Amino acid sequence: MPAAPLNPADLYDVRSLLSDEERMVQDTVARFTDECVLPIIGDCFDQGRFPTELIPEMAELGLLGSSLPTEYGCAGMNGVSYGLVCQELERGDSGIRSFASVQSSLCMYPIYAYGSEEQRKRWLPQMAAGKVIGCFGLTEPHGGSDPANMKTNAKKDGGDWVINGAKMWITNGNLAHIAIVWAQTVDGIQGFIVEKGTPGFTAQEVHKKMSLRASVTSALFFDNVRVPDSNRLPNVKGLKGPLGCLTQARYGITWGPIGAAIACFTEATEYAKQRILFKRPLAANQAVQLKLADMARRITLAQLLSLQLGRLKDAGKMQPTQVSLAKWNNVRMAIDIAREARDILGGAGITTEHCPIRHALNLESVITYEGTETVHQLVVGREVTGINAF
Ligand code: TGC
Ligand code: FAD
Repeated sequence: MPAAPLNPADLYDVRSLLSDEERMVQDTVARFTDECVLPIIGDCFDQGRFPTELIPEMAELGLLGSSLPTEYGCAGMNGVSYGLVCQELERGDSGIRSFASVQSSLCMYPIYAYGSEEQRKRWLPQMAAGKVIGCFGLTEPHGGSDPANMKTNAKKDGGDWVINGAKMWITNGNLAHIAIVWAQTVDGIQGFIVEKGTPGFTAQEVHKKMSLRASVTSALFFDNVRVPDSNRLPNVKGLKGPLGCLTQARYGITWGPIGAAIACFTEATEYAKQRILFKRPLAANQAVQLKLADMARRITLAQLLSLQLGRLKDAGKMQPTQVSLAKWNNVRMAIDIAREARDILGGAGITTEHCPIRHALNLESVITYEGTETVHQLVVGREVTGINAF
């Protein structure tokens, strides 16, 4: 009997390595992306609009804080399932995955991991329900790669803290009801929950973006912003606080770009099979097949990398350097594929009628945020040489 044809977007049948529950999560989010995201996302990108109307459905599906425990209203999924959520959302658009990453890994996770029980109970169920949106303020205008050089500061004043400073490039900034803000204190870097409307706290949206246009990006300003000590995250001090959140988010980002790459690869393959040039399908040319085969190879490698990373995470063994390796590899894989797919579409590839240019532009942000490609290369370099190049 001839072997069954392989799935071009999953040549190693990585899906067969998933549990029934993980497959169900993937199918559910895939359906959401197909039915709710793909029909509108090109227009959202054109208009520079994040589709807030999708938030209730994402909450309903358990996609916000999906890995946190059910006692806080969350779905309690494992790490691999969270990765699959990111993959399927980013098959739609990096901006949609960004929204979920920030809410889940950068806002709900620190409240869960570093917050008091009172803070967990107050915020997590509402955030899982999509009723409270968060943003994460770490990066400052003078240099995001080096967050240790933080100028934003918080000074104790009686039972309160007074925060001064500015944050830049903050996803969800103008949407958010609360900001997780990292600030220098006499005891090192600490995290604070700053509520929208607190006097002296303002958010200003960044316009003229050519990337992540279906996502809200903002600058945050703190001018003598007074918050009570009960808004401080009590259980972490030092840079390991925000970096611990980044490890969670970066893990999800290793999966997300696989979705973007699959979308671009699939569209380029279909186009090349149908486009007739020189009296034969474009896909009949060796030069084109080489490109498509290379895309399939790189997608397969990225899938295996993220799945093993997820298994390590679920076994409690995942290390930040391993996350850096996969973030570097998988985002580079996706941006190269998106650009190549755009080229295969020729002139048609330059409009948002087709997905590759949108993904390619989005991935310019993804390769920069959550640690630039160079930062992750240097983290791996430090691991293999034992020498810190930062
Ligand atoms: P170092 O000073 O050696 O370490 C400080 C402490 O942190 C610990 N640590 C980590 N913990 C958890 N996860 C990690 N990835 C960690 N990396 C370090 C470390 O053990 C130490 O702990 P302790 O107890 O000894 O104090 O810091 P380093 O030399 O490792 O860091 C240097 C460098 C360049 C790697 C780091 O500063 C860095 O990662 N820079 C990039 C900053 C960044 O990624 N910013 C992202 C901002 S958020 C964002 O972009 C959101 S986009 C979201 C979206 O829209 O999807
Ligand atoms: P810089 O740190 O100034 O880096 C500039 C260049 O120098 C890069 O190419 C970098 O790789 C290179 N470089 C840096 N150090 C070295 C070195 N030692 N050796 C060699 N080269 C080096 N931040 C948040 O806190 N919260 C968010 O929600 C958030 N969302 C974002 C959304 C978008 C759309 C974008 C674009 C960014 C977002 N960021 C967010 C900020 C992001 O994390 C930073 O942009 C990123 O960390 C890089 O910082 P930077 O832009 O200041 O670049």
